[in-house]
Amino acid sequence: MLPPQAIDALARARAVVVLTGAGISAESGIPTFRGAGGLWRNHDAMKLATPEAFAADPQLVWEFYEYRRQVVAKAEPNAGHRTLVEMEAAYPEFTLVTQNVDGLHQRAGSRNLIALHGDLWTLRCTEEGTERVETRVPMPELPPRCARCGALERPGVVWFGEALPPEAMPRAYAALGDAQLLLVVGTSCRVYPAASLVPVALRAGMPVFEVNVEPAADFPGVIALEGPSGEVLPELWSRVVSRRAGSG
Ligand code: BV8
Repeated sequence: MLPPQAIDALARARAVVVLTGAGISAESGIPTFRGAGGLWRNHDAMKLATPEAFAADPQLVWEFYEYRRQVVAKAEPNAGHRTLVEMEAAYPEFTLVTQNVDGLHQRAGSRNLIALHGDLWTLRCTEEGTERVETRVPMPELPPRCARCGALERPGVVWFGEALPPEAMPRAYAALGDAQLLLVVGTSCRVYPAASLVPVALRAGMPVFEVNVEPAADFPGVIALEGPSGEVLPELWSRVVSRRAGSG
């Protein structure tokens, strides 16, 4: 049962911000960070996604990322990703803020995207800081090395304890400032500063809706749309489209 407030707010809005997390890719077969699949070879993904882990054992960390690249390379965007592409085309202003590094939003066709935590397909030279896109799976050599200077390359993602790209959060907050609602999809809302978009939206008096199999945004006032995003988002959007057409 979809809360009518969600359909009303989305039907009336002209500017929308969406925050996504690993849950939107779950139905594409990609394990979430903290769900059952969050473990890899009995390692806690959270412990591997750190500069310390990479410094201590670049080979192990690269095997973790190579595994994730192999899983994502076989995955396809799902109906949840595709619905967000339709929504982007329908609103005068639509900003997708993602914590995900799998690139499925980009493959689905999302354009106005703020990738808070970087990208699984980008590699960065640890000496020069230069970046390149490497989509080959498996990678020709592990760990990869910079073709120019021979230094180790690292995944182009933001690890725990590392700063986000400097323009990421300012752009996300600015988009939120212009929006009439925030839609939160498939995130445990545990990672900051990404999750701060929720309290910031609530403090601005804006409606916040959450699509999650287990509603996690435990902030008072968030309205939960319980269920898998691959089903809830298409259903929600079809109701909004018929409402906007004046027939729903
Ligand atoms: C920073 C890239 C400062 C790597 C990631 C104490 C309190 C508060 C904060 C901190 C603290 N101690 C440390 C911090 C800061 C830390 C942080 O937030 N830690 C948390 C965990 C306590 N944050 C940082 O370190 C950030 N940087 O603060 O820098 C700074 C400033 C200046 C200079 C230096 C430093 C950097 C954080 C970025 C970390 N990198 N990813 C990689 O991916 O390998 S975050 C990682 O977690 C992923 O990106 C992931 O997306 C993200 C969040 O997880 P979720 O996406 O929410 O996924 P999760 O598995 O948790 O949840 C899935 C959800 O989906 C669940 O709710 C589930 O129910 C739902 N679901 C499942 N199936 C479905 C579904 N929903 C819908 N449909 C389904 N089918």
